[in-house]
Amino acid sequence: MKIEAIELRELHTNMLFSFQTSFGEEQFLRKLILVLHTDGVEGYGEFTGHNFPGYSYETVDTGWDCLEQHIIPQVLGKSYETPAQLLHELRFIRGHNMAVAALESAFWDAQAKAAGLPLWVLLGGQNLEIPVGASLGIQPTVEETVEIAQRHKAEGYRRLKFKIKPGWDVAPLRAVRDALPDMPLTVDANSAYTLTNARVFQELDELGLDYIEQPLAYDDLLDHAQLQKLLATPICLDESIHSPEDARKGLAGDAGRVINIKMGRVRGHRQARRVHEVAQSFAAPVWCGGMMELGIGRAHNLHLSSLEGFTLPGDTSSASRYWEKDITNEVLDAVDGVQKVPEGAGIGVTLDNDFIETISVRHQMYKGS
Ligand code: OSB
Ligand code: MG
Repeated sequence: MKIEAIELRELHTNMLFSFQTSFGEEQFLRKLILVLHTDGVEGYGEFTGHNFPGYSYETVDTGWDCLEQHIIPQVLGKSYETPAQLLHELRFIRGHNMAVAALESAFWDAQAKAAGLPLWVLLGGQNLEIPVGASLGIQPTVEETVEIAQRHKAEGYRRLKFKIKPGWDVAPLRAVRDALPDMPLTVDANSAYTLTNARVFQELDELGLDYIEQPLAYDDLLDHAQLQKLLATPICLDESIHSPEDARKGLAGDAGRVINIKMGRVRGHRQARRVHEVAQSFAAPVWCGGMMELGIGRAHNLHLSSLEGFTLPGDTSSASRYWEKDITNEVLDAVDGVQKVPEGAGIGVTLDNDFIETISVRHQMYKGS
């Protein structure tokens, strides 16, 4: 497939609510989407980094810069037969996985469209009905936490994940557990704690959580392994896993027993699939994480979630939870806590270009010779 042209666009969006985590608060989100023009088909990708380097060092600005200065000039006008070949071409770029993934995922979409097949077929998936959970931000009070938990349970979500931070952890979770004794519950600390806080996790350990997501530093598998020894609840690694090698080290060292796979964080679908394979070799369940993606990223996530090891509900909740209006014509909403993998060739969604134009603040077309 020849890379004839690549289009980048920055979009400005506002979520329907303010989302608070241990690393900050987000409502206004800058987004980057990528359109790959090749062999008469268009592939769509979405950059999953955010406005500021809280979750990852990558931001919308580093994403645009890395694509414009390094990735696009390297591939423009060239032909690649497989995603592996494209990744090989880009091996000189250290890190910046989300920037690479924006292009790599668009390449998969274009390849699937060229073959007339849905992306999940190319990825080797099988489950087309994806159980979904909701990721709930830090609330102002315990009462509001219980209320939002009850509301999302009533909407059908199969698992509720609560963001925690030091000083906001055991009390809200205990209240939710009392209110919802049988509901699958999890917490996500986004790296806000150290081993000195082990007591907090031992108290959370009593609440029957499905897992505790990324309690400690992103680069600290050793301390995660120490903490896992103290707990019956599995640790789930998110920020720590940037490659299949990280997954092997994390699981072999028992730093965690579950992996949250985010395609952008691990450099695209091919690497995401390899992380999934490593997890399968350890019999560790995985699930698909989210970065509050728009319809392009969300569709990619749903296709990835079709792989057999994705046995836990993903953070692929309804688009209408986050957005008054999405950029795709198809509305990716869950029904009874289940999202269907979009049908049709490629990622199976089409763009609402008129709407995209209205929220677009930057647009650049890069053409090969
Ligand atoms: O840690 O999983 C995370 C959002 C932004 C950055 C990091 C995370 C999240 C979420 C939201 O939890 C998941 C979603 O619904 O897209
Ligand atoms: Mg997380």
